[in-house]
Formats: sequence, C-alpha cells, structure tokens
Amino acid sequence: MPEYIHTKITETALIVHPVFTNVPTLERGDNDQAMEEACGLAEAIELNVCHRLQVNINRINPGHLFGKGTRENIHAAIKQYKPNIVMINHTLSPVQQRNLEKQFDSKIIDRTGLILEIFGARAQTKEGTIQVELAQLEYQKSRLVKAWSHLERQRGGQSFIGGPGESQLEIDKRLIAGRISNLKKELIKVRQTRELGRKARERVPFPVVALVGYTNAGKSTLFNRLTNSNVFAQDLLFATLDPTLRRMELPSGREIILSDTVGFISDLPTHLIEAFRATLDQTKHADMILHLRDSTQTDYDAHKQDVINIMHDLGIEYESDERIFEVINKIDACSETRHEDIMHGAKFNDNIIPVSAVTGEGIEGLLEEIDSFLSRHSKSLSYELPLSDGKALAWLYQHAEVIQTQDGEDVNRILVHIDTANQNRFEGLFPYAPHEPRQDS
Ligand SMILES: Nc1nc2c(ncn2[C@@H]2O[C@H](COP(=O)(O)OP(=O)(O)OP(=O)(O)O)[C@@H](O)[C@H]2O)c(=O)[nH]1
Ligand SMILES: [Mg+2]
Repeated sequence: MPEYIHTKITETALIVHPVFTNVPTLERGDNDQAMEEACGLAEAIELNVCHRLQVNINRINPGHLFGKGTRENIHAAIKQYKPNIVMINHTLSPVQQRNLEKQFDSKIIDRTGLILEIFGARAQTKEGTIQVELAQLEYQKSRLVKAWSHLERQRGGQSFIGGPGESQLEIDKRLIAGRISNLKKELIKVRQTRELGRKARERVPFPVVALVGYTNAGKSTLFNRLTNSNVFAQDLLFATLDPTLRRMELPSGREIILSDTVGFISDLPTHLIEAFRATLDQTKHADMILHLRDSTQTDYDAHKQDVINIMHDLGIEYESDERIFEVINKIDACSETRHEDIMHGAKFNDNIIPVSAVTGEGIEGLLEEIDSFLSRHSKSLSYELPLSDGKALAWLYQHAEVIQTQDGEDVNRILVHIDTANQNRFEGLFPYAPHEPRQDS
C-alpha cells in the first residue's frame, strides 16, 4: 500500500463550495454531492476537512470571485476554524487567488491546483511523473502564491505550491520555462521507449478492452475482480493514475487484455488532459470500451456528461461509437428506484450492463457481452498459407476460430472466424492477405 495512506493527517482545510444562483437549478447539479466531492479531493491528499462552507454567488466579482459580503463570511470561518489551507471548489484566476490570499492572509488552493496536487502525489511511472510536473509548471507559470510547506515536505520539495516568495518567483519564471522545455524533451524520450513497448504488446494478439469512467466509479475494483489482480482500489479520488494492462480469459476461452486507467472528473484541468493525452489516447485504440458508472451518485447523469465531454476531447464520439458499453456499477448499493430504472433500461438496451464489482452480481452477463461483442466483430476470412509455414497456421489455431482447412499442392487454404484486432495482428506478423473476405451475417 502506498505510504501516503499511513501518513498522519496534520493539516486542515476549509472547503468553500460556490453555488452560482443565476444558473438554473437543473444545470447546477447536486450541491451536496459537489461538496462531498470537494472534500474527497482534499482528503485524497491527506487534508483534514475542518469545516465546509457553501456560499452563493449571484454575480462573479472579477477580482475576487466572491462579493464583499461573502468574503467576510469566509474570513469569519477562517478566523474561527484556523485552517492551514482554504480550498475553493472552483477555478480561480491568478489574480483572484492572489487577492483572496492577501485579504484572508491564508493559503488558498483552487480546484485545479488541488487536482494537480493529487496527481503529483499519485504519479508512479516515469512518464506519469513528467506529465504531472509539466501540467503543474504550466499552471504555476501564471501564479505567484505563498509557500505551502505541507506538500513541499511530503513530496520532498517537489511541490509546485511551495517554494519561493513572490519576487523570487518572478526571477524563477525563466527557470520554469527552461524546466518545461527540458521535461518536454525527456517526455519524448520516455514515450519513444513506451512506443517500442506498445509495439511489442500489439504483437500480443488479443483484443484490448478498456475501462473508463468517473473517478471512484469502481474501475479498479472491477479490474481486480475480472483479472484476479490486486490493483490499488480505494474510496479515494484518483486512486489510479497510471494505466495497468492485464491479460484475462473470457468464458469462451477468448483472451483479451483489460486496461484500467485514470478516472475522469468534472472540470478536469486542461493542463492535465493535455499532459495525459498520450496515456488517455490508448483508450482510443481499444477494441471495446466499458464506461463504468457509479449508480449510487446523485449526480449520476451529470457525471456521464462529464465523461462524454472528456471523451470528446480525446476524439471519441460517445453516442455514435459502437465500441462503448455502459456498465452500471454498485447496483448492490444504489437506491431502490434507481435500481428499478437501471434494470428496466438494461432490458431494452444491450449496451447497458448492470453489475456490482463488489458482490459479483451481473459479472457473468458482462463477460458474455464482451465475448459476444468481440465475436460479432469477427468476420470469416480465408488465407492461403504455404505448407511450410507451420507458425502462421499455429497462430491462427491459437487466436481465431478455424472453420475449415483444405490442403493443396503446396498451400494450405484455411477459413477462419477472426476479429479485426486479431486480423490486424496476424497480418502484421505474417505476410499474408485474406482471400474472398466475406462479412458474417
Ligand atoms: N458498494 C459498492 N462499492 C463499490 C463497488 N465497486 C467499487 N466500489 C467501491 O468504490 C470505491 C472506489 O473504487 P475504485 O475501484 O478504487 O474506483 P476507481 O474507478 O478505480 O477510482 P479511481 O482510480 O480513483 O478513478 C471503493 O471504495 C470500492 O470499494 C460496488 O459494486 N459496490
Ligand atoms: Mg482506480
């Protein structure tokens, strides 16, 4: 278990969640749930929430986000609860952040900054670490903020929040730019190595099934159940950062590679999407995408929209992409009405699969659906292989369904049922093109 789970919590945070009163209630989402999520984000980096404050904003004050009266309320709460840091569950402009810090004489972090901190604490791989640091530096470039020793200590002086005072930060801008350019170069190198690794994996001839979804939806829990693994799964936002791939066998005997990856969140900082594009892009090439949804969330539909938006940014069109299936998770714990709705919906739509990753309910159906989708996307092809190429023949026997073989003088004509992923892999590995392709009815 990562060490941050055991670190003693010593720092406290006041969470301020702004409610924009001129936004129609329907579009606002559930404020209690948004507040819960904000606290979850703070707890994800070991901050102890000492007080939650929901404030209304009628009109955005450009210099401070909040109007004067609201700022006084927040200030009063700061004096009463004496938090080490104030988290504003919204994006602050650098000016707003600076002004609020001045007025409150307190450290302030906005939603983006906090998410970047969490990612910084979670990054494990070389590529992940560089991606996060890049995103943090891009964010920091425009910001002059107070030192925040907590994270600096925890992360061995790497925190982007900690560090020099204002005037020095000005000087450091040049250094930051230099660091960014170095990191970019390093990232290219690391990615080249990974590309090589990916090419090697592509030769592993299994279709890839990718798990995506809002953070905390249960992706890792499901991944562990399906693959008998022990990936870190926890009631913790952004428990997973780096992608994990594992091979598994479906009931039919078909083998696939399942991938678990970083979760999404509303207002995922653009810096992070950019930085993680290469990682997230892997989803784009998956043979099948399972969108895991948390049925216990009140903001269930809003979260789906967030996922749709982020996928769109990645170039995946949710509504028209037939690789996407909705796996509705935690049906052991959702409300009765929600449960009924889901079961009803699933009856009429094969692309909706209710499951519980914890109790195992619905998992069998899910596996069948994966199997059936992958086989639907198979077609019958015939290849002519020289009799001498026993390797190619063996490969087809292992990875496709061999329907018929016909030995000729010096070629072996073989008819197989094969999915697109395997077809591509086969044709990448061996120098044969199919004859008489015919689509399966
Ligand atoms: N009741 C219930 N809880 C579940 C289920 N699946 C997952 N959970 C819980 O939900 C929490 C989050 O699970 P994870 O598997 O870490 O979620 P994740 O989607 O991987 O989250 P990130 O990696 O943070 O994006 C954990 O506390 C799980 O025990 C389920 O089917 N039912
Ligand atoms: Mg996870």
